[in-house]
Amino acid sequence: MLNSKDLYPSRTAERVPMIPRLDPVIHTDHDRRWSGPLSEEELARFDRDGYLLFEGFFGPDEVAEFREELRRLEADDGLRDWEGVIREPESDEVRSVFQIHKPRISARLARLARDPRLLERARQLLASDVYIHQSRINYKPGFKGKGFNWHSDFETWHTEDGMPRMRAVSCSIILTDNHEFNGPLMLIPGSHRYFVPCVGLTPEDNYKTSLKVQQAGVPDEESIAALSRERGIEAATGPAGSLLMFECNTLHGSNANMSPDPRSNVFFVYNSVRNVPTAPYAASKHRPAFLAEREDFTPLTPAND
Ligand code: 6CS
Ligand code: FE
Repeated sequence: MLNSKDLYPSRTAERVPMIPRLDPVIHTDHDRRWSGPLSEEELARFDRDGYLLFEGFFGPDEVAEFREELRRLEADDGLRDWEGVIREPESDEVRSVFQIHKPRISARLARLARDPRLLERARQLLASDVYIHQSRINYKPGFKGKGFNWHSDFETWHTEDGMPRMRAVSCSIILTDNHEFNGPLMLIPGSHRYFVPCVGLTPEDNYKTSLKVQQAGVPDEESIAALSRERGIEAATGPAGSLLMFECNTLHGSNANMSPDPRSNVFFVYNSVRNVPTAPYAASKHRPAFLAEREDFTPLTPAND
């Protein structure tokens, strides 16, 4: 299957300068925005910064219920040897569990992925029906949770999963207090407005190492320095129950967790049904289904239970 023209070339042998993004941040459908719960002010901030942080978005009872589910999945022997459970590079601690939006993995988190409070915001930003491209829990356990190098999620989803355009948004639900010492997610405001091609071809079966320590798809330091000089670096700190929505191309990363407190977040990646993956743009084959949905693009309907 050949790809249409690659508008966002990356994973090249030689360095290619960054380019302005070619996609809108707030999408439209036949030139019309979709209505939804985000205010004009919130839309303007998402358009400008590439993310929105809502403190106290979920109540304490919901947070307790989700955390119980995180503990259950972390201890589930049935998942122990599944390749969708990623362990920390320097310990046996669980780093991530993927595909948690699938009912067979977690009925409760599958319902959360369809929570209208998330779904309607994602549909509003993407101006279309949506489905889950990827979901995961990043546990970042105390002392043992290592960081994530600077990257654009879209750069990986484009080169390795075949996501054509920047029409996806991540919802990160903060389930343990994210503070300055336990490796909160850091973002470069405004970085979503540029596509930073990354040097270095995609290795075969890259995902077998990239989910522990990402090498391919990490932008060069000069580009990161230039973008962070424009608007600085912000840490998405907030109490358990907060929600971070970030655009698929916003540069982000995080430090290792040096504190005893875990930094556990659930992530749902909402992709537009108008943006389903084609062939990878810079990899020899698709990544496994636990990392990127490739078959069922049925639009999500709200779970009102
Ligand atoms: O490769 C991926 O799809 C994952 N890697 C990172 C560092 N963030 C996005 C996603 O979970
Ligand atoms: Fe990421």
